[in-house]
Amino acid sequence: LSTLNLGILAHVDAGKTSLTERLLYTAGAIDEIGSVDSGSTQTDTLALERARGITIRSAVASFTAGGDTVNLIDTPGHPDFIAEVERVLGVLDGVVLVVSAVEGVQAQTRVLMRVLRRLRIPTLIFVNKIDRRGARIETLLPELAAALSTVVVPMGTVRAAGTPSAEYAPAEAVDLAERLAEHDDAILADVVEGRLVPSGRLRAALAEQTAAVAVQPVFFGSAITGAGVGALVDGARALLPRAGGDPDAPLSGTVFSVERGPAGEKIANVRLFAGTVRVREKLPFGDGHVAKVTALEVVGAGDVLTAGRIGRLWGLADVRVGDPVGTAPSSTTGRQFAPPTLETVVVPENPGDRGRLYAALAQLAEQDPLINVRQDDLRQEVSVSLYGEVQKEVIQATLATDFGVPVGFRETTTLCVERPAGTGTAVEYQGAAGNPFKAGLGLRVEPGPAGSGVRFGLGIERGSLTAAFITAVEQTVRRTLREGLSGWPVTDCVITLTHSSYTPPPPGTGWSVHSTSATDFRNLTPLVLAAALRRAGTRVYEPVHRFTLEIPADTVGVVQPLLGRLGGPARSVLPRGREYVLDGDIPAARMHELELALPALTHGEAVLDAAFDHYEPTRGAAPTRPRTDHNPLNRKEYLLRLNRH
Ligand SMILES: Nc1nc2c(ncn2[C@@H]2O[C@H](COP(=O)(O)OP(=O)(O)OP(=O)(O)O)[C@@H](O)[C@H]2O)c(=O)[nH]1
Ligand SMILES: [Mg+2]
Repeated sequence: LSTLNLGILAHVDAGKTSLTERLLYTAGAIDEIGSVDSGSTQTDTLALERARGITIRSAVASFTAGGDTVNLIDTPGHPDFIAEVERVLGVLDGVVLVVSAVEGVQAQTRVLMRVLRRLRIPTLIFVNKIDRRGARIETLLPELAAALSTVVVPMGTVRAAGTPSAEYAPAEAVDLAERLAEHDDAILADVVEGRLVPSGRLRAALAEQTAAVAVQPVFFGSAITGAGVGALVDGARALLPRAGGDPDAPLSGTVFSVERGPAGEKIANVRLFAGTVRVREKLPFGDGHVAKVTALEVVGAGDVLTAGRIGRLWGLADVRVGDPVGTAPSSTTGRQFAPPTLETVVVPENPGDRGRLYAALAQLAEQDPLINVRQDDLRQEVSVSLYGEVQKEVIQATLATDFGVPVGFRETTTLCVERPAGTGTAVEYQGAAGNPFKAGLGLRVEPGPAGSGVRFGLGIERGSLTAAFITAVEQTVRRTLREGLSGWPVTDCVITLTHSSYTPPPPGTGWSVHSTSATDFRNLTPLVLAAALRRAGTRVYEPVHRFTLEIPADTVGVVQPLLGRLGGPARSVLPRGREYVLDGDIPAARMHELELALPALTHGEAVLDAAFDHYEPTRGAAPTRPRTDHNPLNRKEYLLRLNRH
């Protein structure tokens, strides 16, 4: 039996969960079809998902068709939960990108398309909701082609579009040979010389080019009526590559989500790329952990997890989202979407709950590392980073119901980032005046490419410092960079270890002396890094959203000045029917004001669609954020505080 791990991705509300449910039903995996609107689907299982009718966590469900086990991974479309999408990207063999036939290509669709193309993940498009009034077919294809910038291949046509009896009719695109010829010289030669290409060869070329992400086949249908869904299953099986992997090779896999079972126990969802896992085996994971698998469920069937498949594993107490299992797979995808752009202070309703609040947030951060809990001992505050208001409400509800800690929030603020403005280096030698630590260290800070995050490298001989010390330095570098010169997280930089020294323990002394040195490195690193960063200098950048705004024609005159005032003047203003479509960039910090002002200005008819696009240098004096660490920028204060702890 071969396996296909298929991600279902889309803009919010395009119909991913409904389509997942319909696929399971069509394949006979469930006898009765659930619905999002009545909160009875297989993949929206959290109480909050059912109550709100939106997906919050990615979930796996599977069916078999012919000789294939298809694992569907239903993901959230709401941009507040984009981290859930990011974490599954590395475990997918293919994707069904769902696009609503009514709304067409939307902001989040574009964001997803960009990433799928960058990671070269084979993708089928499913144009959903062909049964809904206003469903477009003809105008949608060029819109898709423009947004995808690959060759789009319609796999059929639609009859009675926009009515409940809308139907998908499979048909070979009239110019299929021409479309495939672009990436296939043999077919090109036949086309040029007017020879008919046999349809078997066309189908083979279509599968090949789909796998190579040179073309994107487009299917049509409705998750609600079931139209076109059978054809989508056939298409996925015929066109998408299967999960490979050698079950006898050394173990390699990825933990793509961590959930808690009914008794609070951790369950790790693992996709295996190589090797085999059996229950009661000892499993190496994360950086250096080993634990016994106490229970194992293979998604689909069986009780032995083999390469290519997905399993739910119990017993890994210290496991975190993103951990490798065995050796790290080569296909790790890293950061693909923008980090959270908002931050808020979480305040327990009952001041006595402070300790429990921190423990609860730390546990949430295991499932979602991007919420990035910051504890400010000075102000006795805990803050979290966020993608948006919906995520904030979800955190609030989870804290109240799952942890019994009711909380409120301070005002949400925009989270800027700092990038180094140039290069800076600093060294502290062991034994030199003013260096109280039994260690010496040199670090260089340089700017990295936009979107590259923090990279750490060695500019010293490997072996001149033990791996444990290098890890201690790297971890401390990353932690220290959470607050730069202006207090914002420092990103898109390369940090290089340029010098190191320590006194090895005299022979015969134990590990305790050795671990003291690791502490010395941990304590010295922030000072050296702060000095190097100060020499490099930093610049503060604010998040900017790309927006599309549909408004009635008679309101353009009042909306445009508003956009200008908010720092997001329209780049283009185009008529579409009786409406106008405006698009442009606006600082994320002003989005909320825009959302609040629009209804009154547009008789409530504005449709605003926006997503994070890029960072831009802030204008005027750089905003600052209060520090929560020991402040390594001030040596005296830092050493004093270190002593006190
Ligand atoms: N008419 C019609 N409605 C649909 C179709 N597919 C989904 N819907 C409706 O669209 C709404 C959203 O559907 P979901 O399946 O929750 O969409 P989703 O993409 O999973 O949404 P998120 O997970 O929150 O991003 C629900 O009210 C569905 O009933 C369809 O093919 N036709
Ligand atoms: Mg959903």
